[in-house]
Amino acid sequence: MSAQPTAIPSPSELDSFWMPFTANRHFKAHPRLLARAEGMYYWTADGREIIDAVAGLWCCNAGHGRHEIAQAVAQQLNTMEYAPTFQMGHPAAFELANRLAKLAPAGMDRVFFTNSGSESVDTALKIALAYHRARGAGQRTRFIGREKGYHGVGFGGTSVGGMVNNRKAFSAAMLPGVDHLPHTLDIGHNAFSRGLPHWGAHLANELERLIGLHDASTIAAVIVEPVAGSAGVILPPLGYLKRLREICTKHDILLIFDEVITGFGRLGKPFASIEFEVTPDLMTTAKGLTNGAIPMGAVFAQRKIYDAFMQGPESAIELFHGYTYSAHPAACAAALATLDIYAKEGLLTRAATIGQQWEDALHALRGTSHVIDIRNYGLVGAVELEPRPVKPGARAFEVFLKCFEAGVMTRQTGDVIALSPPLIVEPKHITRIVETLAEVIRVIE
Ligand code: PXG
Repeated sequence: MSAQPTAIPSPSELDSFWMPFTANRHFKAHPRLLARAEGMYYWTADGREIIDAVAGLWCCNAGHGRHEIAQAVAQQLNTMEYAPTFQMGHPAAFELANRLAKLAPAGMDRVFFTNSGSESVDTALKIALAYHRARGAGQRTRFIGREKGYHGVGFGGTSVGGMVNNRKAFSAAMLPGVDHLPHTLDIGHNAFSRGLPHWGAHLANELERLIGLHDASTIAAVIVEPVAGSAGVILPPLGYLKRLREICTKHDILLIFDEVITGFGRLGKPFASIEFEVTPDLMTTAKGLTNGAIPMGAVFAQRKIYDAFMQGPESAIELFHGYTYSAHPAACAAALATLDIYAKEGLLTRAATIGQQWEDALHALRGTSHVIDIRNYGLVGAVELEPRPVKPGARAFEVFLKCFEAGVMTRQTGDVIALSPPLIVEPKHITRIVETLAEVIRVIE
């Protein structure tokens, strides 16, 4: 199928948009413009077909151009485009929360709506502080994040995050009292692990060390991604997450899983917490919640957390937090239609079925020049390249650009090529993605 030709902006028409997380000058000199999408594919403004190996930005889990979602959103907009959810409500918000509560790990059946992953993270951090305060433990104000963590771009999420480029320009404004666990990436011990690496569960014990330093009574919450995405697909060593859970429980510290990427089927179950059988106290989501069609996020809370707020006079607001667009009707409609598709097509568990083929295809790249590690789980993958001397990231950036020229959209972070195809991916797509990647890596310097 070819795309309808779309008006392509001239170079000067690219100036005004200050692009996020982008090398603006490089992009504007070599624009990559997407104009249409359907199923596993994008089409560029000049009509080239691009296979999407990253689900947009880890969000279009049911693939592109899902008319059911478009129709649900159009119908909602034509019926009621907006309704506040402060001291008011609308039926779709409650229906969606109920549907999500049924999907979530047992007990995580209270849902707070946001508009993005960043807002979900900052919401979860605020809930953690207010929860302890509501129980008379208001001195618990510290957060523990993790090196290489990514929790969005709010001040809270940036503070608990652990990617240096995201932090350094803002270091004066980081939240006080935040500490970080060590990350779990260790190519020396774990290179080319298939699935979860065996080495490294003991790294969770670093939490005990931080508790020894700060005292548990000062710590509100620990936040980690069950599988770190942005920093290049970093997997939890076997037993690591269970150990974190045990330590948090022992010391009355809340455990927050940031499932913005892992939520909605990426790992083979609806959520990583179900796949890894470790239940956090709070869980942040976004992205796949609406298949990327309308911005929306959701924070899931254990009922005990919600209940801790439900005291004082009945007419008093319990949590002074929320967004104008929390549970926006169009977003609720998109999410409900998305959940219908996930259920009908079995997409939330599809990564478990096709995961082995994904793993085998990716690991066939072992031995290709420059490849120093391959990581995978469910329908996530990463190929790590040896960095060029004094030019970290340059080799993988070139691979990203050349793959795009060759019709495959990937993500690059540092010297890692990250992959997270829509969950509708078929073996023939996997072959095309991995073969293109192999051809590109083989010929670059
Ligand atoms: N938490 C996690 C774990 C994320 O991956 C966010 C929070 C923030 O979500 P919003 O919706 O505010 O962007 C994210 C976002 C990449 C990449 O390719 C990943 C994200 C965003 C952009 C690029 O690594 N994740």
